Amino acid sequence: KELVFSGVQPTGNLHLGNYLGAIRQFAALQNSYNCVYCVVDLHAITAKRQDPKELRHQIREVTAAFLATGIDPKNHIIFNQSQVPEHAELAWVFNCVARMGWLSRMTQFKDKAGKDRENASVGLFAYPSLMAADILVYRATHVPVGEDQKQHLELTRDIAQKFNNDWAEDIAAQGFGDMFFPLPEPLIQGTATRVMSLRDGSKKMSKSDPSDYSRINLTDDADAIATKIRKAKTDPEPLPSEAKGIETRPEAENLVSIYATLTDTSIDAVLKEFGGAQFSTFKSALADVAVNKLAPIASEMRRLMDDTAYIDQVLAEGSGKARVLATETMNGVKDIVGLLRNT
Ligand code: AQP
Repeated sequence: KELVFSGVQPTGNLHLGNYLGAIRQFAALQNSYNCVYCVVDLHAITAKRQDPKELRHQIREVTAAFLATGIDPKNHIIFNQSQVPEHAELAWVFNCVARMGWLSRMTQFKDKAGKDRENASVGLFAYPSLMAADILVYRATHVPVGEDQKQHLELTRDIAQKFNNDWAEDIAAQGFGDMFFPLPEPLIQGTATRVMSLRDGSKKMSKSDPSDYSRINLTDDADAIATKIRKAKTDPEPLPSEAKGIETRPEAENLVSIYATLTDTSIDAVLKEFGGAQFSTFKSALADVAVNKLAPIASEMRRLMDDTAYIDQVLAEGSGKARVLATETMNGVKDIVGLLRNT
């Protein structure tokens, strides 16, 4: 079977964007692939200093979300990145493969560093090399992510390709054939691959947005979900009856696409049903759908968070299994590059 890898940062409240763009697909892929799902805690400290107690809590909470959405830790792997040191080790090799120019073009770095680039951490700049290492240390072939991560995945492919080219003779000499790393493919599925902020249709829904009203958290209760949807920004027009032209109304497009994804239908089908309706009517239907989908996940997450010993055990066992795979790749990399190791 081919291998899927994906990661989620423990940087705050998991939200509907993380769910629809990424986590929702994770469980569905378990039947067709071997899956490795990672809580990428080393990435979480790139943008700012995290409170250590809070960080530990968030690592467990992302793990609880993985479990609550149906990922099976017995047949697949759930773990946290920092327990498998080979991620950081391979990222160093990739820092020496990736070019400054490549990383300078990453829009996420530009967005997160803002105007004061001199003050951004080196880790934030090198984030995509670590992400490439996360994926390639398992020689993963498929990566389910939201649209926002597409550019990083293209960079991962560039790094894999440059490594394969630069060491082509050594890869063959070590018996690995013509390429050591596969070129992983993104799996970007469905309509809501980019869920936007509820306060501003031009910004993506994000954990780090200071306004809690901008996002629906996976742990929000029914009242909070309904209130946030009711207060979501919209325009004064009723809903259109067809998708054509809806892109000029980003807030409407966002809410309709969330509804379509949560109910597994298309934007056209939703507009057929709600075209001409006022937002108040549509928002209350959307709140019902969102509560139905998210409430069971939230309650299972709460139950799991009551017993963190189980979560810690899942992470420890998962890290052990991940490390076996990662060590094999890292040994190959060392042999190819010429880094002497104890055999
Ligand atoms: N708004 C979104 N719409 C669709 N997918 C999204 N993802 C994130 N936001 C959206 C997807 O969720 C996965 C995990 O993301 P992450 O936590 O690793 O990093 P991120 O993309 O940086 O997410 P946030 O919420 O915006 O966090 P902060 O604010 O900390 O940067 C990824 O697959 C991502 O595509």
